[in-house]
Amino acid sequence: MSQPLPPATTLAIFCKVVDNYGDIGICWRMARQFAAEHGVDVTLWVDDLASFQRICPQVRSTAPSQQIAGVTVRHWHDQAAQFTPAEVADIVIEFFACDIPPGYVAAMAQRAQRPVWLNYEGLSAEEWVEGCHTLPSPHPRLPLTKHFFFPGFTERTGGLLRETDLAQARQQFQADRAAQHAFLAPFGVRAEEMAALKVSLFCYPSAPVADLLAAWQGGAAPVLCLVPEGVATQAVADFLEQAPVAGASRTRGALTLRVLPFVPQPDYDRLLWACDLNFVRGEDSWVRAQWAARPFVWHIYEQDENLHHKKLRAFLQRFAGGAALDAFSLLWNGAGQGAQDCASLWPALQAALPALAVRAQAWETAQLAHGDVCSNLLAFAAVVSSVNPENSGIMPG
Ligand code: TRH
Repeated sequence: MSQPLPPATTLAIFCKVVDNYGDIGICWRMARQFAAEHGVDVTLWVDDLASFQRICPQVRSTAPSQQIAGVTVRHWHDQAAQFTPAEVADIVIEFFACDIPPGYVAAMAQRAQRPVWLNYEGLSAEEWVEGCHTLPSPHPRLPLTKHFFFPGFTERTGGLLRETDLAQARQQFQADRAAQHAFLAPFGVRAEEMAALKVSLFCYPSAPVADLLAAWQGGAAPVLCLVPEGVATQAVADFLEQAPVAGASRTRGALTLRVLPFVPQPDYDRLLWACDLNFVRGEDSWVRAQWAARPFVWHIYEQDENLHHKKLRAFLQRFAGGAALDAFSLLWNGAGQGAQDCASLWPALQAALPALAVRAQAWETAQLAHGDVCSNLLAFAAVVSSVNPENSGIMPG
């Protein structure tokens, strides 16, 4: 862990929830870590407290301002709000190019020491990211410069979000079978089910889930599939022949399927750590699966004109998990070839799991070497600050 910043350092994150839970999931993880590990005074501005509550049950969905885990959470609902320069933080992060209130930007320009202003971008394995990470973007009218900050998979990017004690906590948990069963038992998982291939399933509605469930059901090896409530609801309901609510379960053939409640973020990590294979999606669960150091299949967030297929291929190439993972991942994301389906591709993926487990460990080790987003971001903020005398005078982290 880097040295804590001076206690006076303040940081604001502006988060607009575009869809689902990834936007707030990433911002909340980042906010907590800046506060807990770096001693930064963090304010998280978020426009959708109801989505936030789903991953963090302490959130009160009607509170204009609240303190959680050392972070000030403010409901961002008024784009026309006015601010004074004293209300502006030393470091201002706008998440995924959300438009922060013009009144806040005007106050940033009036502040005697300008804040370090960063646009935090989405994670991609594409090569162009290295060229754009940390690029400046001067404001067209005001004496302010915004910089792009890209998370990423190489040392020339901002790295991945990761808490300092994460790897150790994961290793301890994965070495302790009793702890894993104690974690899964409240979801109805019985001791004998622990010997099955344990799979967590989090994906978008377009994934061919019904096909995959059929392949598992008809397979020779027992599979335990744990699916959060609200995910793949139609395919899960069809398999269960009952409403796919938390607690519902059914065994058919080799497959036992259990519906889990949507759990708080730290428990979602434990779920990933406890499983042998994780299906993840979007950005944050995808990164958490990488830190779980277990095989995973990624369902990427869809973009217009199949742009996401390019991003998916870039990651598969960088990850280098082999032909079985590549073929299955492309199929899972609607980019499969010809007559391929889950029944034809699952056996090869299943056979590749031991090799993929080794690959996942090596990948985690390689990613650890690039530092973590929060430390890298604070170090960059200190550089910006020292180069531009009108900036806040933030000390290196
Ligand atoms: O929910 P996502 O699909 O989120 C996003 C958004 O769609 C967003 O607009 C887009 O920019 C981004 O994807 C790429 O998937 P993601 O990113 O994995 O976020 C899910 C969050 O929910 C993550 O923080 C983990 C958390 N989670 C829990 O806390 N408990 C759970 O039970 C589950 C299943 C997830």
